[in-house]
Order: sequence, then structure tokens, then C-alpha cells
Amino acid sequence: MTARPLHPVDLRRRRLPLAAFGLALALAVPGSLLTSEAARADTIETSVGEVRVEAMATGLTEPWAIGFLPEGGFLVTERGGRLLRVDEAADRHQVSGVPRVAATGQGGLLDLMIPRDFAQTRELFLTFAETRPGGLLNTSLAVGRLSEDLTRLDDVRVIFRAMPGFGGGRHFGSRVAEGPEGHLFMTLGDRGSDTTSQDRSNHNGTVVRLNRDGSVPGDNPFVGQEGVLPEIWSWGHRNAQGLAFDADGRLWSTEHGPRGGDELNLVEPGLNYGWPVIGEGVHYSGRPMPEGREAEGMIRPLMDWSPALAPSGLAAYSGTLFPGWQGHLFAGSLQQDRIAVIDPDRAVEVDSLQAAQTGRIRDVREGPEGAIWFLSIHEGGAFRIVPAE
Ligand SMILES: [Ca+2]
Repeated sequence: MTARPLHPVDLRRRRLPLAAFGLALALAVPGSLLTSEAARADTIETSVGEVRVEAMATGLTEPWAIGFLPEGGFLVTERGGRLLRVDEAADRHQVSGVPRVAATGQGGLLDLMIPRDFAQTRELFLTFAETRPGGLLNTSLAVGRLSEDLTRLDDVRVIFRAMPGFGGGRHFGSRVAEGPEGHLFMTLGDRGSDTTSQDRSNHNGTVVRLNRDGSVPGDNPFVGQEGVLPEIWSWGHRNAQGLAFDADGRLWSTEHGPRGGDELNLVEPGLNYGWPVIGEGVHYSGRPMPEGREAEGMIRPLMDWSPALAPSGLAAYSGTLFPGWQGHLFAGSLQQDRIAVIDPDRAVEVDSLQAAQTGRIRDVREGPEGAIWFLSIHEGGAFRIVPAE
């Protein structure tokens, strides 16, 4: 796949007010000049050398997911329900034909996945919060074909609906990843109803595995088991909003914990990841986890974060632009305004990428050119990280 070069947006007009704001801060708080200078810089020192942040699209409203088109440009979902195409001149165009979404609380138009065979099939996958009978909500997965002129989705079909519906607008999970053999893997949150994660007669708090048409693969771990939904691949999750396969075919997820105890998990079939029975944090009420940190038959996370990273978006890097980061995971943070770079084999963070543009990160992906792309809710923008030289 050869993507045409993408060019950063000229942000000079925006830099003036930012600089003025930084100066005002420095004047108001003696000694803060260095800090504010560092926070404003668009270069970052890392273990693989100096890197630079480039703006690739601005003017986005609560962007949720990004995906790259082989013909050039990229797509972005906005939680409110718009699917946008950003062309090589950084101009935005709305794509029509998106399913009707329930943009309530954390719900709305959520993840976007462009499969490896997109150039032939034109298929793309969208996840979203959707109404269920009785005005209740849960997460759905749809597939549609992007028209050749890039203006609309055709033949849109909802191929999976997490069931049943629940009230409230919390914890829709909702990342979808393409497996090495072409299966679809999707995260579902607990919908704010924590005990449902241990009840496999619903889809809450699971990773599901589906065929490309939404049907159930015959070799899923619970097929034929009474009282267990056959789509379920793993369970006992709380609200995973990062999901990525690495080059070795391992499936990684990042997951919001309760108060503290955010998790990185290696997702394997048939396993129970413990929510809400075990965890590294405490419940929001301050109540400890019922069984503490470990219990028979439940998997502890590979890494955890307290205070909360609030992880969203996960990329497993395999590009050539940063050879020193190959095999590493990039986890966006909604709460700490940074990207954690993780060596999963050593279970350590090797870098923390933070700049003026990394406020409230919703998604992180590896671009076709090997750059690290991310979406910032605070900035309303898409950015990429490239070597500084
Ligand atoms: Ca867990």
C-alpha cells in the first residue's frame, strides 16, 4: 500500500494566542516560565531521539477514532455522529450514510476500522451507541462500503448488537480490531452496571470475536456452552477503550479501572479478567475490591496505573520510522494528557509523550508512513509524531 504524502496544517495563526496565554501564565506565576515553555513546545525528547508533533487536521468536535485511506487522506469519527474525511489539503468533508447513533453521555459514533482489504472491498466498520427496545442503549457494530467518490457509505448493515440494552450513558467500550485471520474483535463496556461483567448471558464487559459478516466463528471458546453468549472471547472487563494486535498476533487491550487500577491486558480466549471481583484500584465509593488483587481463575493485568491514566486508543507499533519503538505499545491518556509508550515484554513504560497538543487523547494509531498519529479532544485535532530531523 502506497499512501500519498500528507502535509501538516499551518498552525501559525493559532500559535499567537497560545504564546500570549503562556506569557500571561509566566507573568502571573513566577518561576513557571520554563514549565510553560516546555508545555508549549512541539518537540519532545524521547529514548529514540527528539520527535516533533505536527497538526494534520483541526476543527474537529470530540473526535473518537481515526483511520487511513490507501488513496490518501484519512477518516475521523466524531462522537456526536459525524464521519469526516480529511483530504491531503487538510480540508474536511462529511461522509453521509452513517447509522443513526445515540449521542448520549459517553455514547455516540465511536470507533472506526478500515480492514486490510479495503482497497478491494471498500468496506469500513463503525461502532456506535444505539437504542434498544424500551429506550435503552448498548453498543453496535456496522459495516458499509465507502463510495468511490468518498462522499457516502453504501449498503450499511448492523452486523452485531450487544445485548440487552441498559439505561444511562456510561461505558460503551467499543474498540474494534481486525485479527490476523480476518476476524473482528470488539470491546464492550459494563454499561455502568458492574456485576454484568461476570454474567456471560449478556455482552457487557467482554471482548467478542466475530466473522466479517457478524456471524459467530465455530471455534469461539464458549460455543455450545449453555447460558453463555457464543460471541464472547474474553470476559470480566470493565471498559476497554484500547485494543490492538501486534506484529506477533498478540491482542492487547487497555481498560479503564474504577478509582485507579487502569489496566493493560494481554487478551486470550476464554479468560476472565476479574472485574468487578478483583482489581488494582478501589471502587469509586472507596470500597475495596471484594477479593483484592487476585482470585482463582481470574487474570491480573500485565500493567496497571494508579492514579488513573484513563487510557483510550492503543497502537502496537511495527513501523520503520522509529526502529527503537518497534514492538512497543502506545496508549493514549484522557486524564494525564500524554501518550504512554510501553515495552510489553518488560511491562514498563519507556517513554511518556507530552506536548501542548496532547490534551485528552482519545485515539492513537500507527500511520501508513510509520508516524504515531493521535486525536486530541482538547485541541479538536488530529496530530502525528515524526522524528524531529
Ligand atoms: Ca481486570
